[in-house]
Amino acid sequence: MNALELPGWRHVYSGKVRDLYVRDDEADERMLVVASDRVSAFDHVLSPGIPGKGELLTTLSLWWFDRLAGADGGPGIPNHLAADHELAGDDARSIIPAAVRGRAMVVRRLDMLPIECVVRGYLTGSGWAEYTAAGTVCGIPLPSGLRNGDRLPEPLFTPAFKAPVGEHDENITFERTAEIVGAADAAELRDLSLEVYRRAAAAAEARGLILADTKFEFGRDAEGVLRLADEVLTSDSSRYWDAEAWRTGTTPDERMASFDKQIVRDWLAAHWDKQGEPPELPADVIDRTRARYAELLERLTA
Ligand code: Q0Q
Repeated sequence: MNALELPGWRHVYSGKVRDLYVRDDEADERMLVVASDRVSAFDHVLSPGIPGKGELLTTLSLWWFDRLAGADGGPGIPNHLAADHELAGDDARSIIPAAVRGRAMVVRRLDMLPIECVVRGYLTGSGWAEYTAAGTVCGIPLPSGLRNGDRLPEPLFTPAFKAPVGEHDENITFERTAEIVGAADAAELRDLSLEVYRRAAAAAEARGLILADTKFEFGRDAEGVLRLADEVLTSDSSRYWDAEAWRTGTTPDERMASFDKQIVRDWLAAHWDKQGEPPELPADVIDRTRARYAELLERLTA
């Protein structure tokens, strides 16, 4: 996948669904995080993309950054948005190329910590897999008898070590996190991640949604301030469920119908043997997935 040529910007990295740019003027520390319409599942980038996905997810990230920075009345969580980002001023509007406007964020360059700060409020995904095998999540012992999708006794900080491109992140213990980034940074990552999760989960709950789990990335700025970076609380970095479906559902699928790629995953599971390249997604899967992204944004931000 070739990244777009963007005037004033130099492409430096592409993830499965996002691209990262730096300014042509190297004295300018700002970066551009561009969200594409691409969707990935089972470690494959799927085709075609979901029309509007990049804009829907960027809009949600910006809403959460703004809310967590203090718009919800809580203590401000510092983030990596450039001081002149669209939310605060016009200059960013002028340096975001028209081709990506609405699906790009101007951010300040941070010294990123190599830890995926995962917070789990509910037992699902890789957490459920480890629990069924060992009764723990990231080495943390849990009560017996929990079902897939159950709420955890309290939100858990379950970090992962960011793997090199193309490899899977590795779930690690808090002690291992402290070995990697130091005890003070590990504690600060944990405390900040849990605080952000609690505030986001409360906001989601007030809108009839469950924030089952999410992943944060942090970096330090030149003054040493730890800032929330990357995307935040989007369907690509989080699992959201409908609270009523979770409360009344009887099967895991009914309870945990995500607002993210579940529609895509379910279709692929039924139409692909996971060998070779995945098939093209049919129009109704694209349409229903886009509707789920739009519904989540509407329910959270309306
Ligand atoms: C940075 N990434 C992630 C990524 C592809 C994002 C480096 N503020 C920052 C950020 C951010 N966000 C990064 N580095 C320095 N300062 C984020 C993995 C990858 C597209 C978007 N990589």
